[in-house]
Amino acid sequence: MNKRNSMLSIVTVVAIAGILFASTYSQSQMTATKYGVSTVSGNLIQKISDMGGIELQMPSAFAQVPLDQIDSMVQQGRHVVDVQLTAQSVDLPIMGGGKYHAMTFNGQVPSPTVRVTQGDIIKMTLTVPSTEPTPHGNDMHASQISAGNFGAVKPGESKTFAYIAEVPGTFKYHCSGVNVAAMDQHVLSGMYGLTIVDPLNGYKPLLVQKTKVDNGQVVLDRQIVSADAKEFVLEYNQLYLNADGSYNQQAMFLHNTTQTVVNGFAFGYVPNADINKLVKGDPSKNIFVAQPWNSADLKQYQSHPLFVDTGVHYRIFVENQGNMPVFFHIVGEIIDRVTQGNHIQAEGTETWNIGGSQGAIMDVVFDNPGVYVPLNHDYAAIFSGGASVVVAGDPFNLGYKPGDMPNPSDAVPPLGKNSIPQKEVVHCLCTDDTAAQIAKQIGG
Ligand SMILES: [Cu+2]
Repeated sequence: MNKRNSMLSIVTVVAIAGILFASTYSQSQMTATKYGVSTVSGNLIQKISDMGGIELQMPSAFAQVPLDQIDSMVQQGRHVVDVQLTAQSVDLPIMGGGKYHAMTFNGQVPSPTVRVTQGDIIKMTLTVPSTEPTPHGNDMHASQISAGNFGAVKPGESKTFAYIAEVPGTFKYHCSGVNVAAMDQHVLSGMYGLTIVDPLNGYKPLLVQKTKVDNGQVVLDRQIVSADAKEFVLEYNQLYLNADGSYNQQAMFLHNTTQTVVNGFAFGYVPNADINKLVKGDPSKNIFVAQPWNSADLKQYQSHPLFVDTGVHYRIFVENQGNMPVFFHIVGEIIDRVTQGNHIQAEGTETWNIGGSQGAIMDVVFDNPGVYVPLNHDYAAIFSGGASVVVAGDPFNLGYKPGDMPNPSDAVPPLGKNSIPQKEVVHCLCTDDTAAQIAKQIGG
């Protein structure tokens, strides 16, 4: 089967799945995790929930920076990055129609990407407004402080902690629930984000090894590509939902995914009606059959493919925020390099397995114009939302130049070491208020 036909069959299944997943929803926010627990794991989870969570009764042995020492550390030369997170439970749309009960930091899923340089102090403040139906917590994997140490922040309160980001790489951060109780619900409903810790001395140049013919002989052609790159962030997760949009813990225990999401959306990075019009001259003539978010009146939720230039270094920060492995693969491409924690793990690999709450940096140069599909090569994940579309160069001969086409704002991380800026368009699984703030930030 050629690539085009295989994609069409994928998206046909997806379109049907989209109809199946469609739900209407009108209930108010749910606050507790009491779902079918006894049938899955006995009474233990319920007991933990009733106890108010798990608190470690032992002395702190964690690398926290005392808040009253930050100023003097700055005077000595440290940089401080202030991260303000506000818990916000809100209903957000899902593929196929309807909404689900999302829990967010700052009104968006995923939460804002934090980007720092190795050695910076991250000072994080979590505020839980009095209107929130439940306490929340925070666990930043870039730190060496446990969620138990941070504890739960009650509605109407806020709490700050600080640490030095000592290790470069990609690191999840997430809500820790109410002293760990209901943590699964809070994270899988949207309270997760990414911290990128850039290596102090910047990223390494990329070696791309090919072959060429020289004097009638096939020889190796080693090309060194600058560390400077255009960048994306792709965070994979699952939704486990009841038909009314509430969290289904039993489905989570059984790994029975309702939808697979990338940066919060099932199929969020696929062509939309505007692109259909550009390519086909008709917004209703699909170039990608599954277009659950395709209409312009969906505003920030309208789907948008990722546009890349050929021959340019792309650095893709991938984080598995979910509960199942991500077999990261790009249909049509070989990943030039995989890095974790500033160590090169692979060069020239077809697929890289990323476990739950693990990340990796994928370096890729797209050589040829065409359409590529980054995905989780688990078939259940592909068909339930875990496929995105990358358009390299100008394969449809539309006449745009490299860098002309904007990329979805939620797929472009803040600029850091060795970043090349990109044009952005507002795209986020976020509230209208958050979308307006993002529009201001990107000048859109
Ligand atoms: Cu929470």
